[in-house]
Amino acid sequence: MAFTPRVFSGVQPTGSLHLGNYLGAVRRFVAMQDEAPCLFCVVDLHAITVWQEPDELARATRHVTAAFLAAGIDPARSIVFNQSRVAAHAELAWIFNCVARMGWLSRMTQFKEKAGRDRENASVGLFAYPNLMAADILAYQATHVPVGEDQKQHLELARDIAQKFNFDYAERLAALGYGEEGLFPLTEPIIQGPATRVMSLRDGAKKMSKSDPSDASRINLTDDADAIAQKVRKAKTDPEPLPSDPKGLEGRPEADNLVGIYAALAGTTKETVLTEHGGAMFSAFKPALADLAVSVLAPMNDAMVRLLADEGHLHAVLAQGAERAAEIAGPVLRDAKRVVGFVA
Ligand code: AQP
Repeated sequence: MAFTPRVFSGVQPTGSLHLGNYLGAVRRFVAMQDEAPCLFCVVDLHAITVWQEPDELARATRHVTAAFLAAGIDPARSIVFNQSRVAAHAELAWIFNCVARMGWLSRMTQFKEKAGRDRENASVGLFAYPNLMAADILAYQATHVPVGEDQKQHLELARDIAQKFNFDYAERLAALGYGEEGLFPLTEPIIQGPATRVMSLRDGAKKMSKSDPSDASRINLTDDADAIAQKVRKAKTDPEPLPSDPKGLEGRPEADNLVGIYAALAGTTKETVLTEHGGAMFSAFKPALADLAVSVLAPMNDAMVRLLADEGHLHAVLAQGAERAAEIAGPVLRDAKRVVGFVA
């Protein structure tokens, strides 16, 4: 029996969302609502793998929830909730801590990047982060996960964990009536479009990130039109005009990034953008990009301001979402515990 299509994805409440989170993830969440039942999670358990001021964590959780809704996620159709309210995530993550191997996690590049040179001082949670992410996805037997390029390796690990669990407990799963596919699906990452890895506006070799100390490196979803125009104007570029096809972007990471952002915002491809703007200098292209960014982000910004003014509504959305999520995860976790041999 094949798994029923189901989409899961999460965003960390670690600060204000930026254009990379929007183009690489949230905007695509909105589109996926027409394709399968979806769960969208504010992953607050993940957030505390690095220190978060408690009040700021709560504020950022509301902020990400508001961004989901402002972008067009419909909480009546999709399940919107915060991770810490559904205990199945942490419970299944513990089981996966005992399935995943140290060697697998040691290869995770995100841990290496985030822990930096001071690895001894990184939290154990930061190291085990991918196991929790596997639990987030597999607690719902999610078949598809829309993410940015940076999450590809974690998705591969989730598949390895699913495969090993299904294999290690195959006999006991069969006794419960599971077929060859086991309890957990081999989830497909959905990494698509011209903006799966939006880069910093200050450095074309670095990912746009919430935790970058330079605010000028990113366009926040809450930036007003002036801030957006200023950040785009100051974005690092090279002195050459834009090429007329994407091959000409090779070796020009900053130019490639701005063209990718333009294409994603316009819902088109880099080819089409370059057909239109090939030969233009950045002095002409940047204002066009800023206008486009403002036209896409301003309505969302207005909606976020309205949503953030009604905390009661945001809390109700998260509470109802958590109830619906727990109903799906409950039977999956129950069977995972049974096959492991836990006595209930
Ligand atoms: N620069 C990016 N380009 C495209 N997609 C991106 N994503 C993040 N940055 C980019 C995607 O956004 C989703 C949510 O990410 P997250 O907040 O859960 O964690 P992250 O990937 O660690 O994002 P940040 O902004 O870099 O946060 P911090 O600085 O807190 O670590 C994911 O689907 C991610 O791929």
